[in-house]
Amino acid sequence: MSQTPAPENSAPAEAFDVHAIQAKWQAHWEQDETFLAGGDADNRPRKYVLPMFPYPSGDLHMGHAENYLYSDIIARFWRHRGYNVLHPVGWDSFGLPAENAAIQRGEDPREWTYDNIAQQRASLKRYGISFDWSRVLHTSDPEYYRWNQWLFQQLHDRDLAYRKESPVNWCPNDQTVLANEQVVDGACERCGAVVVKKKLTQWYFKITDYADRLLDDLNQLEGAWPSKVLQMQRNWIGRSVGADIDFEIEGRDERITVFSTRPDTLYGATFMVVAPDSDLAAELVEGASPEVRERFQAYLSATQKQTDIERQQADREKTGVSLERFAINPINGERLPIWTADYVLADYGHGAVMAVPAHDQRDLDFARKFDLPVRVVVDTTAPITGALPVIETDDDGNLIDPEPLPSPVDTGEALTGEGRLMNSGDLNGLSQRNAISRAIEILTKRGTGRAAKQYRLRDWLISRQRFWGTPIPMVHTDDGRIEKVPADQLPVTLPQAKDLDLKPKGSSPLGAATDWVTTTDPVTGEAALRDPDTMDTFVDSSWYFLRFLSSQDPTQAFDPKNALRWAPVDTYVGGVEHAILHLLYARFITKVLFDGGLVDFTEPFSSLINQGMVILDGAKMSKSKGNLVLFSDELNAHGADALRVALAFAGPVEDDKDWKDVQTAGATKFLARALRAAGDVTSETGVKWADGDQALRRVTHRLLADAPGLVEQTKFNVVVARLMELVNAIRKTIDQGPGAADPAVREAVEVTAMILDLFAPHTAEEMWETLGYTPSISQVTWRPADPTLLVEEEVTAVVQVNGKVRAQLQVPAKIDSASLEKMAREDEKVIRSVGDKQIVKAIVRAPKIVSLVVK
Ligand code: ANZ
Repeated sequence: MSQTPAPENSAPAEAFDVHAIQAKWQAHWEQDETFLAGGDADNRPRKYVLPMFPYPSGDLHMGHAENYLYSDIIARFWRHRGYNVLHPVGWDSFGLPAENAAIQRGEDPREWTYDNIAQQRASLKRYGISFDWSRVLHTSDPEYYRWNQWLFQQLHDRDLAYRKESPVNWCPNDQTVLANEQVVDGACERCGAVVVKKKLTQWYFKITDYADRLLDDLNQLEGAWPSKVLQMQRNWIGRSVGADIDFEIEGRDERITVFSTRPDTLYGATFMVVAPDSDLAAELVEGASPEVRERFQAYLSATQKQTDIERQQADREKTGVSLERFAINPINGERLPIWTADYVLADYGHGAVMAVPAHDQRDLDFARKFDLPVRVVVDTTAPITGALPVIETDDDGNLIDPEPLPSPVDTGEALTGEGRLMNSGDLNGLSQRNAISRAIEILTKRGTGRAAKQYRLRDWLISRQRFWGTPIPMVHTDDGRIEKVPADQLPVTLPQAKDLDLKPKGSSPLGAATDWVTTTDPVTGEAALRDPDTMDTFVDSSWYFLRFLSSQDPTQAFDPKNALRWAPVDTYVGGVEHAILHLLYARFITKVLFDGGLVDFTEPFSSLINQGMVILDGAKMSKSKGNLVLFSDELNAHGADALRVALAFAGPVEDDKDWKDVQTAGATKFLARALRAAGDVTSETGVKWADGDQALRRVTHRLLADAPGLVEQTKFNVVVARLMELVNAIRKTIDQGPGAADPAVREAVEVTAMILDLFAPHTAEEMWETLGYTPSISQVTWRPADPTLLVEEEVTAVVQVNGKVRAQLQVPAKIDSASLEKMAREDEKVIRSVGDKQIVKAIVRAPKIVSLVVK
C-alpha cells in the first residue's frame, strides 16, 4: 500500500502549543508593563519608532500585519541594543467610512468606530506587538481633537488659516468637498461618482507659504527616505522657475500677466491664450460681438465638464475660441490675437499664457489647428557649448544654413530642445540659459516683467461638510465677523449623533443641530453661530506623533520638553499610499510648529520605511474580489510567531509579498526546532562559552556581528534565513557531537533566542525561560561578537595546468568561482607555467580546484 502524504495543514511533527505560549507571555507583558518607554530618569539613548497608526475600518488586515511587524522588529532590535525605545499606537478614528457605515445602519458613528478599535486592539495584542499601551490615543476623542482645534487657532493667529470662495471638487454622491488627491481620474476616490466643480466658501491652510522649504528640505532626507517618495514629494510641490511678463491689452487699462518658464522665446510669441473659466476670459469677452460671446459661453460650459487632467492631455484635439481682442508683446510691440482654450488652466500661474508655437507642443498643435503664425526663435541645431558656429554667407551676404532647421509647421513637432537664439533682436546668438536671464533683465528694466516662480502645490482645503470630524473652533457673528472660540471653551465637542440627520445634503449636518450651533459672540456676548464644518482628517494625522509624547496631558498638545527628548521620529514605517499627502502635511505642520518655537526640528520623520503590499496570486486583495486573507484567521490557524516569521521571511520589506509564497508551516517547524534546542541544552547558565565547539561558535558570532547591519538595512528576511542556519548548526552539534552539554550549544541557543525575539517574541521568551533565566528576554542586551571568531576559515585550493598541479593557494572557504579563477590566473607560478600559451578553458570547483587547459 502506498503511503498517503500528510495533508498540508496537519500539525507538523514538532508541534508545540503555540496558543498556550502566546497567552502566557502576553499576560506577562501586560502585567509587567514590559514595553513602556523609559521615563525622565532613564538616561539610555532614545529611539522613537512609529508605525503609521491604523484607521479602524474593521479588523486588522494583512497590510497591518506587515506594517506592525516591521516596526516591532525595529523597536525590539533597539531595545536589545541598549536603547530606551518609544513604540506607541493609536487610532486615526475620524472620517467618512464611519459616517457612511453609521448612516447605513442608522447608528452613531462612535459605536462603529470604537467597536472596531476594540477589535483591532485585541488583534494587535494577540500579535505580540511591543507597543507602549499607556499612550494610546484616538483622534476622535475630545481629549485629542481639542488640540486639533488649538492647532487650527495657532495657524489662524499666524494668517495660515483663511477662508475663500473657490471652485472646489464636489462629489454629488457623497455630497462633500474632495481634495484634489481624492479625485482619481475625475471620479470620487471613495464612491467612483463623477466629480464636479462647485463654488463654495471653505477653510484653507496656507501650505503654499512653505512650498520652498518643503521642497528644499527634502535634501536633508536624501538616503533616509525612499528616493521614490522624495521624487513624488518634489513633483507634487512642482516648482517652476521663470518670469512673469506683463502684456498691454488694447482697450483695457490694466496689463495682464502671464507666467512663462521660457521668457527667452518672447520674440516667438504669436498669440495669447486665456483659460475659458478664468475671470479674465469673462471680462475680455464682454466687449466682443454677440456671436463671439455666444460661442464663448458654449465653450465655457463644455470646459466645465472636463477635469483638469483631461484638459491637459497632450494628445487631445485642440479646441478654442478667438476673443477678437489683442495684446501687445512688450519686447517688440507686436499685436498678438487673444484666444481662449481649455488647455490653459485657470488656477495655474495667472490663467493665461503667451503662446510660442515653434517651441511648445500644445501651442503648436493649437496654431496648426487654427492657422496661426509660427516663428522659430531658437536654433536647436546650434551647439550650445564651446565657440559659436562659423556663420557662412553667400556672395550676396545671405546666410548659408548647412542644415536648415526643420519647420515645426511641416513636421508638427515643436522644437523643445536647447539651442541658440535667432530672430530675437538683442537676444540673437545667446544660449537659451543666457537668453532667459537677459530677457528677464530687459523686462525688469522696462518694468514689464520680473523673475518669478510657480508651484503646482495648492493651499490645503481643510473644511468638510460632515459630522464625524473635528469641529472648526470658530464663531460667525451677526455682523459678519469670524471669531475664535476662546481657549477656555475648547474643546468644541461634537453633539450626539442620534438626533441628527447625517445624510449628506451639501451642508454640514452640524449646521442643523440648532442647540449645538447656537452660541454667543465671544466679543459682544450676542447670539452667534458656530462654524458647522469639520476638519479634514489629514489635520488629525499631521501632528499625532507629537501627541504620543504627552498623550495623557490635559493641559497642552504636547510637552515641548518631551519633544526635545524624543522627537523627531527616528523610524517611520508605513505604506507607500501615504507617500504624498500625509507626509507633506506632517512636514508642513512640523515647520509651522518650528516657526512657533514649539519644536526644535524641521522634519518630523528622520527615516522612512515603505513596506510592499500583501497580495494574493499576483492580485491586490479586496473584499469585492473575494480574495481576502483574513488576519484573524491566520492568527488563529498558526499563532502570532509563525505568522510573523513567515511574513518577515517572505521577501524584502519594500517588495510586494504574495500570500501563496508565505510559508507559515515552514515557520512553525523552524520555531519548534528552536524551542526544542533550548530544551536540549544541558549545561548550566554560568558555563564558559569560550571552551565550546569553535565551529558552532563561529556561526553564532558571525550572526551576532552581521545581524545589526542587516536589521538597520531592513534586510529582515536575511536575518531569519541566518537564524535558520544557526538552528541547523545547533541541531548538528547536539546530534552529531560534541553534544548538548557543549558550552557552545548553550551560547548558540541563547543568541538564537535573543535575535529570534525580534521576529517570534513568544517563542523567544519561552526559550529564555527554558534556558534558566528570568523574563523578559526583550531586556537582554546584544552580546558583542568575538572578533577572533569572525576571521574567515581558509582552505587550500590547487591549480592544475593541463592536468598537472602547478600551484597551491590559501583561499577563504566561501570564495566564489570567479574570484578563485582570478586568483589562479594571477598566481606567479601559474603564469610561468602557462608561458606564452593561451588558456582555452578553465574548470573551477570553488573552493578546492581550478583546472586550466592551455594551448
Ligand atoms: C511660453 C513658453 C514657451 C512656455 C515655450 C513653455 C515653452 P510648468 O513647467 O508646468 O510650470 N503655462 C503657464 N500658465 C499656464 C496655465 N495656466 N495653463 C497651462 N499652461 C500654462 O509650465 C510652465 C509653462 O506652461 C509656461 O511657460 C507656459 O508656457 C505654460 F517654448 O510660456 B510657457
